[in-house]
Amino acid sequence: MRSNRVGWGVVLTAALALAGAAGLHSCAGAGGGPGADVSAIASERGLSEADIVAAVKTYQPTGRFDEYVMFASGGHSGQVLVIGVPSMRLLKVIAAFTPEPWQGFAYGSQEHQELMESAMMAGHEIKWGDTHHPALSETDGDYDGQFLFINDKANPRIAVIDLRDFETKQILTNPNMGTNHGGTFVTPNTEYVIEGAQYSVPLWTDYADVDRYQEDYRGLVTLWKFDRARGRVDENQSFSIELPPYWHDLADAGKGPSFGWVFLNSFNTEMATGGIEDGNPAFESGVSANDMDYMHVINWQKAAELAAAGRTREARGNQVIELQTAIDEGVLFFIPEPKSPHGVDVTPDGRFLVVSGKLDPNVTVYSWEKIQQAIADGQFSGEDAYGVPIIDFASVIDGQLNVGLGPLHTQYDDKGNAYTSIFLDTKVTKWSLDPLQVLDQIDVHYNVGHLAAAEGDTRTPDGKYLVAMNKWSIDRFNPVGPLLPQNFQLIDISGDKMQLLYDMPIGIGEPHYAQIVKADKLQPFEYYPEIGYSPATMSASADAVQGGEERVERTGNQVDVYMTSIRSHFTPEYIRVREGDRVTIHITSLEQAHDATHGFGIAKYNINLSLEAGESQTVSFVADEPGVFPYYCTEFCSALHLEMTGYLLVEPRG
Ligand code: K7E
Ligand code: CUA
Repeated sequence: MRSNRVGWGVVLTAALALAGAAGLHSCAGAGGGPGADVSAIASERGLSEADIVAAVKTYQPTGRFDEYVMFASGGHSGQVLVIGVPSMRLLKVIAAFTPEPWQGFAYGSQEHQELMESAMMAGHEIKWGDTHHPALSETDGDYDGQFLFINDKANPRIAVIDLRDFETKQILTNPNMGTNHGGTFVTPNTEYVIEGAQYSVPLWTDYADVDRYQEDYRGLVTLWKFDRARGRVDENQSFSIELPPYWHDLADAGKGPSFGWVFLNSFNTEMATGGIEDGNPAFESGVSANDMDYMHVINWQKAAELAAAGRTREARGNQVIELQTAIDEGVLFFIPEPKSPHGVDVTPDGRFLVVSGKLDPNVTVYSWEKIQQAIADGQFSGEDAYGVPIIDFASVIDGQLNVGLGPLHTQYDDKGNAYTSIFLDTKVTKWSLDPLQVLDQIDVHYNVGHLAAAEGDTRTPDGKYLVAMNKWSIDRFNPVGPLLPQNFQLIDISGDKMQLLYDMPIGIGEPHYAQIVKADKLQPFEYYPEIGYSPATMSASADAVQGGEERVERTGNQVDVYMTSIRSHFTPEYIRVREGDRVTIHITSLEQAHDATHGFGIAKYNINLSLEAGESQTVSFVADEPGVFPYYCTEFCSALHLEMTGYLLVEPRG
């Protein structure tokens, strides 16, 4: 431990040099001044030189914004985390699939109720999601900061989030998948949002027992057509491609020379069906028996032409290009990939694909040029049981490199280097693509999953920062019982040697992937652009209520309340109804001040809205319980916020 505590002269010089470079004044030597304090504080806290450098690289004084914003999946919280980089400050949790009371997401608002109903699956209103892979919208292969997509692995769904207000606008359900995992990824101009299935289920029949696995179960990839002008996916122009009943994993879209293609990993090409309870090999061993599985190489431009020409078959209301059509039309090819492959990551220039096999210590680098040539020449080494042509492995690889045990995912920097997460060795390996060689390794804590690099999935990554998203935290934080947070570790990748800068516990779910965007690409609203704006439609609401127009209208049992909120009162302050009435409250915030948010919670009715400045929302409920129910503003909006209240009076029926 002592060796950690280095000469303070060196440390101080380093810290003050950095402070000086930042344009700050230092007063070294002035007794009791900041200079002397740094040394004393560091000494007292037992901080090493590296610790101080890390602190100086990540600390943001109050009011200073981060250079990057990271959008991380919230795992099985079903949400999205927004984090500033390099400070690793949590800026927001975006309600994506799961009701969230602070944002008033699905706590009574009619708009959210409609969204939740559109997101039902198998007749169930689903109150959670398992988010894995967020994807920022792209223009010409670069993040454009406009939209974010994310998958729900558990209930095969996709959420569309508008980055003008960081709210979920649309949730797409996929009726032909059991679960998904190869999503979301976008094509370079966000033409399509990619969703690949994971565990195969029957496609053309509603039910088939597992003894019909090879005949009736199928894999699937869906291409959701994004309509940027509307900020919504157009389901009518979306389509799927039927795949053999392997289990599909991660995907990536080609770019540059590989534009127009999607690469999708698979495992369980064994088509193992498990059943440990009947003495069969467990899924665990059955699905990892083969040395090679198949990377799926998919021509999405050709597939889109086929779909537009009606060369599809309908399955549960969605258009599906049948497997045989995909084979006949040159939409689908396989390339062997070792072993239990997980991530496939296209290089920034679009010329190479990097695949990591969880049970192979190598990353395999495939050459797009060679793949293209093999397809053009019709040079195949065979076909799989379903007739899909297989491209010869050796003829299309650029090379393999031993990066450590259990490689998972790869990110890139601005200098032609790649960074691969090594799960079993719990490390990150930095390596160069040309020549193929390992450059550096760093320990992470512990069991790293994905990595996210600054602008990492664009055609021009920034380098600078890498975040290791670790599955276990064990001894990194204060103990909080047997369920521990995950651990994001910020790594400086600007120099030759990687340096660990910061640990951020994530106590809300197990995040998988994240993307990091240059903060100045985001142009969110400061407040809604006009009073009476509906986030659900991103336009003026027909139900907006202007100041002075507040009123209550009754038609039979229907009571419509036209309400406004402004510091520090609601108008009206009394809502008088009779037991059994349907009450619809149209509520508009008259605020146009930055950060002036009001909540609207009604006691005991499970209702809470968040009304950002200018926002209009509707809440509708049956007043089925007689009594007196205060309503109040749930955001501390002003000095007289406690006075921002009113009463819902539900008179008992005679
Ligand atoms: Cu590796 Cu879902 Cu991308 Cu988790 S996945 S780590
Ligand atoms: Cu409005 Cu508190």
